[in-house]
Amino acid sequence: MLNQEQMKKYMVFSEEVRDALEHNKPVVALESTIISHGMPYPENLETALSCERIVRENGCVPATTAIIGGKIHVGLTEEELKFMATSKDIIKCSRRDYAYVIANGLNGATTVATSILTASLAGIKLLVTGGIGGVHRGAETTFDISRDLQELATHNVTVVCAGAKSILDIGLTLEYLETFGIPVYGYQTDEMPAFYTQNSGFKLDYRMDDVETIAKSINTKRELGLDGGVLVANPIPEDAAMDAAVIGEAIDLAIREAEREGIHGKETTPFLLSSVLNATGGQSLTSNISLVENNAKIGAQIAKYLY
Ligand code: PSU
Ligand code: MN
Repeated sequence: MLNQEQMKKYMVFSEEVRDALEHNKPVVALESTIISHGMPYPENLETALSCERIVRENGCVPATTAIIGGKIHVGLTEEELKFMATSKDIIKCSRRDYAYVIANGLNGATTVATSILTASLAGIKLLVTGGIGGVHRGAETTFDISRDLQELATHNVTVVCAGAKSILDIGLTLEYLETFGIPVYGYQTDEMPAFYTQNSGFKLDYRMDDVETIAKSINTKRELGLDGGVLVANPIPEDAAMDAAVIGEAIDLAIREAEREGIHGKETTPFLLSSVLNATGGQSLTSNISLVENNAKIGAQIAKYLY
């Protein structure tokens, strides 16, 4: 964590978040790349607001993270959320971008990687997202492995997600998580969920059916000094899940399109997301909103038990 002087220089806390952290009340961090680069307007803003509301309804304080005008913001006002949802002047900010964006007074949406980093700097123990980045299909030739995984490996932050999209290689992503010692706990599931669908075919080691049990393992890990994060895999609600064949085809199509157009680097994930959205006629967006909201709910319920 930063000292008081560094905090003052670089970070801006919303009043609500500052108060919660000072009084040891549970806080849930929320990422902002999903707002700026993961969903279209106005659904992005509506979802950001509904997730914050759900976090509050479940007894925690929401802290959406972003870089605005070179300051690391922890907890955004409604106006700032609207800015993140509408401005074209926002850099998708992973770890390598973080210092540059801050030093030059720019705006950055935090990916899962930099949201974990920000949560860790602020002393927040849990982050909610939709899906994490991971090992991309074809990574053996492209080397495209999201920084999300390394950041998860190094900070004591739990991330609640709906598994990984099959734009990624889910099997390789699980292998990578294992190598770096990141536990993956399935919430009411035996399998790693595949974001738009409840199952991926990849078994998880641990299924836990209630939030208290999940929190117990997270707290034990921390007390034992086993540094690094935990991934909680929370499947999309059944009524919002997509047909596996429909979404599978849309993803295959998106990957071929990305290859044809020579998309690479940080553009890959946003390109694939919007291509899938087009191919499914917006159905994927409805599913996406529902699973993020569900993660906000379960994330807040877990956060209350963390110490
Ligand atoms: N997956 C989604 N929606 C998203 C992202 C991933 O379903 O919005 C975003 C997250 O912010 C994640 C980032 O951290 O994409 C990963 O980008 P990359 O693959 O370039 O590391
Ligand atoms: Mn990448």
